[in-house]
Amino acid sequence: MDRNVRIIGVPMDLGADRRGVDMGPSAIRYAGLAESIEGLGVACSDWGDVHVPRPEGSDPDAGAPASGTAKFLAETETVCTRLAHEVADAVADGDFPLVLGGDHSIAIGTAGGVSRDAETGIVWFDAHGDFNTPATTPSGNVHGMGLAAILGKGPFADTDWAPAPNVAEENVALVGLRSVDAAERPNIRNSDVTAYTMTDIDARGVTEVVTEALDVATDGTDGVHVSLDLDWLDPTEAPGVGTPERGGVSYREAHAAMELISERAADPGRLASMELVEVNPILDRHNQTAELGVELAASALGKVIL
Ligand code: 6HN
Ligand code: MN
Ligand code: MN
Ligand code: MN
Repeated sequence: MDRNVRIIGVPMDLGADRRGVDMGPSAIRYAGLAESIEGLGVACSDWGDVHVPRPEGSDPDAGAPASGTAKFLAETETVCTRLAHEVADAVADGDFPLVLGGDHSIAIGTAGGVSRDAETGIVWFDAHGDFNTPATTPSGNVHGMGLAAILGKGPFADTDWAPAPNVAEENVALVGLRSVDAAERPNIRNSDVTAYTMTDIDARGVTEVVTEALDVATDGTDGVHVSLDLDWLDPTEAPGVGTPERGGVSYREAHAAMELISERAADPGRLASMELVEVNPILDRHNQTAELGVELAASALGKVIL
């Protein structure tokens, strides 16, 4: 990593059903994130947390769109607007934003900030598509709509905060899908994103799939945002997530993917930002999932074995 890493925490849980994911930033810090980055010889500063309102006392449906459901949408807008500002400031200062969630709805803020003045590709590592709209969501949870919001799908098109300013669908790759809702499937199929399922990883191997995903995200862009939902990994490796899905990538496959990202960070489609999301310490075993997140971030930022 050629830039100073700026850690930005977002203790957000309004986009997910499970309380506890708001403690993710603390757990990841406690697992030694800053020390681990500094151990790579990379300068690192922790800018603390973006303020997140508490759900008690607010009506989850207050900001709901005209049709469909999206719980705590008004609060999500507030948090993502703040986060986008913080991320854009980090980029303007020449720093590398490393964002800690919090539930995956915060990606709307990260993507908005990092792409403010730069064409940005996204590699979205996730068991889920996060491509629901308020019309197709089975849960009403915005963390299942983050990528659709970034790409301005459904009612998100008409907002000034959700669609990321410079992210083209053609430069977005989803990696590791194994849980897509029936009504969400056509949203992905009818879009121009490239989606790789676990079956693709089974057949072609993680190296080939992630290499291709990085080709998609770097094609004509200024940089790549890596959005890492820890439920991308198998729950045996990452039990501390709110929506675990069996059949995810292994510890070694995840590291191989992050090492590929680190290699590619040196070329023109360099790494622009990264986020670690969905760590839920209440559901974790001895902070194992947070520690894994730290290890994966270190690999993406240039850790080498020899
Ligand atoms: N995540 N597809 C489900 C929903 O409620 O929309 C699950 C979404 C999970 C989202 O893990 O970031
Ligand atoms: Mn500012
Ligand atoms: Mn997700
Ligand atoms: Mn997920």
